[in-house]
Formats: sequence, structure tokens, C-alpha cells
Amino acid sequence: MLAAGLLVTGLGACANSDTGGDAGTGGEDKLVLGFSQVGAESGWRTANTTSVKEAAGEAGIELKFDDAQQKQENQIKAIRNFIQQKVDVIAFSPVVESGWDTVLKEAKDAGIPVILTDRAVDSADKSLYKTFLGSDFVKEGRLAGEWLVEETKSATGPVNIVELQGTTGSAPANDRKKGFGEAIAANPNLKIIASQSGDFTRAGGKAVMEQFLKANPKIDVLFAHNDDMGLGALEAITAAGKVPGKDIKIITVDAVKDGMQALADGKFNFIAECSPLLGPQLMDLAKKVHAGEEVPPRIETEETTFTQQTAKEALPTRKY
Ligand code: GYE
Repeated sequence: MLAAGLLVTGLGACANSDTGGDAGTGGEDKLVLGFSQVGAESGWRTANTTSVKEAAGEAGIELKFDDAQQKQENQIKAIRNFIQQKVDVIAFSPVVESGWDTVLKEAKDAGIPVILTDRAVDSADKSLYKTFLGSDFVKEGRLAGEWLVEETKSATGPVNIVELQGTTGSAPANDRKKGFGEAIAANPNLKIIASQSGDFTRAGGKAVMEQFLKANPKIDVLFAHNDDMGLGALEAITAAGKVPGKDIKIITVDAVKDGMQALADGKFNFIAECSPLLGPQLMDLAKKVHAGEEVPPRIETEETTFTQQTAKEALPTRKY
């Protein structure tokens, strides 16, 4: 398999034989990592980008960074560029789950190992990438739903929930919806009365929440797939004359600083954490796959949850 990959690479690689070898002329060979980032849509994403850039510097890895502005076509272009430049390793955080097989096959044929970070792809052929480093999004949704089930256990009538979904077709949107839906099925009083994408942005969260409020006179709970959409929704809720955290309970995912502040201030009610600090583990994995070492196919990030009380305690030492 490796031999086939090398053959293809060999077609245009005669003049540039730095792949895999340490035969530098004096200078040491720096591992070159091509990283295609989703965009800069949220506080989570900004913290993730910082983590990747800092960790690359610390690990002595040359990082080629591309921001895809939340467009799959841009990510595919970036990956093709990385292949052309013959980087040593490619890592990317796929904006949506589907539609990656062709470009991943191109990377594989060129003998360049690929690491998925943060988000997964739905490719049936698992040999197209070496590993997936990131959170369990279904679990995050489930933890959010379980908190709500507990919180509303004495409710005697319907509890109306609106849901702000993340980017349509993305793994975190699909999975958080699934986990939350499964958990709240435990109490038939809990009903999702409206669900729409706010694209993981504050502006999206605000605009969609305005529509939700206009169309639905009784909203008891908002489940937002990330802090930023919840923060945007706060503005819409306040403008509609309602008290966030009281009239409408707010549950989100991520636990970035602004979200944690809203929780500590009593405007949010619960956050399922999702860590963006993937940089150091990613650099470690890049070195390992470049060296041909085996790595586990799935590496899960460790996470917790926060209530208003625990957010107050955690805020002072929060890194992002
Ligand atoms: O929750 C959201 C971001 O993929 C886990 O993307 C990430 C999600 C995160 O825009 O804030």
C-alpha cells in the first residue's frame, strides 16, 4: 500500500526528496503540517486555532495554516494544495461530515497521512485517515438533555424547547441533536417545538431566536449547540422583554469564556464542555504518523459539565 503511494508521489518528486528522510544538508528537517481549519465562526474556533498555532511552534513543526471560511470547497482546495506542496502530514477539521472520499483518496495515493481533528467524516473507508482526535458530540448532547430531564422532573405540563442547531451537516450539529433528543425522550413533557440552524455564530443565533420568539408565545428552554449562538440568542430574548436563565432556561455546549461568564451571571443555566485545546495532542500525533508509528484510530477529548455555581468557581482559571 505504501509502495503504491510512493510510486505516485515519485512522478513529480525527483527534485524534492525530503519525504520521510532525514538527509538534510546541514539543517534539520522540520516536519511540515498542512492544517485546514473550518473558519473563525465562534469563540471555540478562535481558541482552537490559537492552540494549534502555539503547539506547532512549541513542537518545532512548520505549520501551513488555511482558513476555509466555513466552506467545504475551500477545504478541498486547501487539501489539494497541501498535496501538491508535498507536506509531510495533513490535518483538518471537516466543516461537514460528507463528501470527502475523493480528496482523501488523493492524499492517500500521494502517501500523505491524514489526521482528523475536532470533527469526523462519514467515509466508510477508515483507511483514508489515520486517526480522529476530538470530542464525543453525542455525549455532549446527552449530558445537556439529562440535565434538563432532572431539572424539569416535577413539571406537570409541557416544557417547550427550541433548538439552535450548529452548521447544517456538521458532525457536532448532527451528534448533539441526536444525544439531546435521546436523553429528553425520558420525559414525554419535554418537546422540541422548533429547531433550526444558526450556523454556530452569534449573529445566526440572534436572528433565529428572534424568529422563534415571534412564532412561539411559550418558550421554556433554549438548547443551543454552542455558546456563541446562545450568546446571540440572549440579545433576542432580552429585547423581547424576557429574562434569560429564568423565563427561558438556556443550555449550551463549549464552555468558552463568554459562555462561562453568562453562566456565572445566571443568564445561562448549564453548559456541556467541549475542549478546543487540541493543539499539543495533534502535534504529537503528527510526529507519530510521520514516523510510521501506529496510533489509536480514535482519541477522545476529556470533558466535564458546568452549572452556574461551578462556572463561578472555574472562571478565574479558565484558559479560553
Ligand atoms: O462547538 C462550535 C464551533 O466543531 C466542536 O465548532 C466544534 C464546534 C464548536 O464552531 O463552537
